[in-house]
Amino acid sequence: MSGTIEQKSLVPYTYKVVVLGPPNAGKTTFLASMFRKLSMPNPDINFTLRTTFENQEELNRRYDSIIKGKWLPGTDNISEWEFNCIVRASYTVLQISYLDYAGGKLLEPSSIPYKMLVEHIRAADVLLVILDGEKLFDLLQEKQGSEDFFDRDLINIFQSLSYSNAPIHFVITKWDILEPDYSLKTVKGCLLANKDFRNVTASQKNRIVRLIPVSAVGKGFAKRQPNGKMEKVSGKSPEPFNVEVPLACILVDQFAYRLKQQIAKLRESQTVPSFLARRISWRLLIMLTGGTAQFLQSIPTHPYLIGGTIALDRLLDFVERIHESAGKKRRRIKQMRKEQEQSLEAIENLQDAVDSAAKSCMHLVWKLEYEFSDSLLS
Ligand SMILES: Nc1nc2c(ncn2[C@@H]2O[C@H](COP(=O)(O)OP(=O)(O)OP(=O)(O)O)[C@@H](O)[C@H]2O)c(=O)[nH]1
Ligand SMILES: [Mg+2]
Repeated sequence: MSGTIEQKSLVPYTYKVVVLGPPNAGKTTFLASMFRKLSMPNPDINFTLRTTFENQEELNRRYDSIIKGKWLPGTDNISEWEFNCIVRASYTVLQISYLDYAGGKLLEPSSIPYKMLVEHIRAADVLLVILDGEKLFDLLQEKQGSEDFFDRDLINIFQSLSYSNAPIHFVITKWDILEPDYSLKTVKGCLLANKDFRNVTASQKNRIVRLIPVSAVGKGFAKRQPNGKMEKVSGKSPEPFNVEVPLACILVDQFAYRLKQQIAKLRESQTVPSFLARRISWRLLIMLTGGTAQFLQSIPTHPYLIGGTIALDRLLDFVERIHESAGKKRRRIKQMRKEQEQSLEAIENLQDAVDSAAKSCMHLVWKLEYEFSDSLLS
């Protein structure tokens, strides 16, 4: 997209996000809705997204069109969007490069855009695979032809995942259509009943794989007509649901993934006898193999998270406790929310700002895990 975003106080750390999804899955609508939500001050989130003025105008124009019930035209190529993640109006804590892709091209692996996409996939820090909620609804209703969802829509996407080792998140769009009739547990069951989907998720060693339900417009905004057309319900305003969550998951899980990779290396490093290395906690393993500072230096992640900061300690906690019970998670959410609010007040420098953004992301991820206990696939 056009223009360059302001460079002032930019930390040289860019997350490359590649979005993959079949045509009509809701990729571009989700992007416009996510930007709208995250570009406005919001007491629940400690950071905002900023882009070039040209991109801001374009994304706002798209969102306004959606509000009026005029859905967006299909995307016809790759479009790259750059966002700065800003804390307290002045601290740029990181940059995000977000690649929105024309779903139609994903069905044509011999095309030039598909080959270009593979290069982007190789360089990606995280892959967002967009699953069309409307198609999932048809699949659950056993509608004729709905099995195309796996065999036609997703097959090239699954194949393209083999070019990358980056974490994968599955985002279920149009949750407003599914939610009245189906729980995430049922949807997950339906996905895992497919052998290809099961194999793709099972092969994500060391990666955190999530299923994230989102709606760009929220409950009751649109209704699917018998002819398949999605029509706005008159007088309804959009209330986007969970659109900020995939980004929060990206930021936290990408770190978690790097951390897990490094832990796996330590376990095999022979510094500690292997029978011991397999049994002891991560923290003890890190201590016995050179200490936290040395360990963190070895992880290619955000430079301001490498400093033994509180947020980093919390991130370690986060990764270790990912499978704990809902009751414990509820207590943690409250605690994290408090810390998140306090951290915003206490910001004095860029490192504090990174801590604050990290806490905000962890809060959102924990909330997702609490509200949707089926969101973890690995
Ligand atoms: N009910 C509902 N419908 C949605 C939502 N998001 C998208 N849609 C519908 O899905 C259609 C396609 O959305 P797009 O965002 O253009 O899909 P895309 O994945 O970008 O498609 P391509 O650009 O062709 O790859 C829209 O025209 C809407 O009809 C949502 O959150 N809820
Ligand atoms: Mg599109």
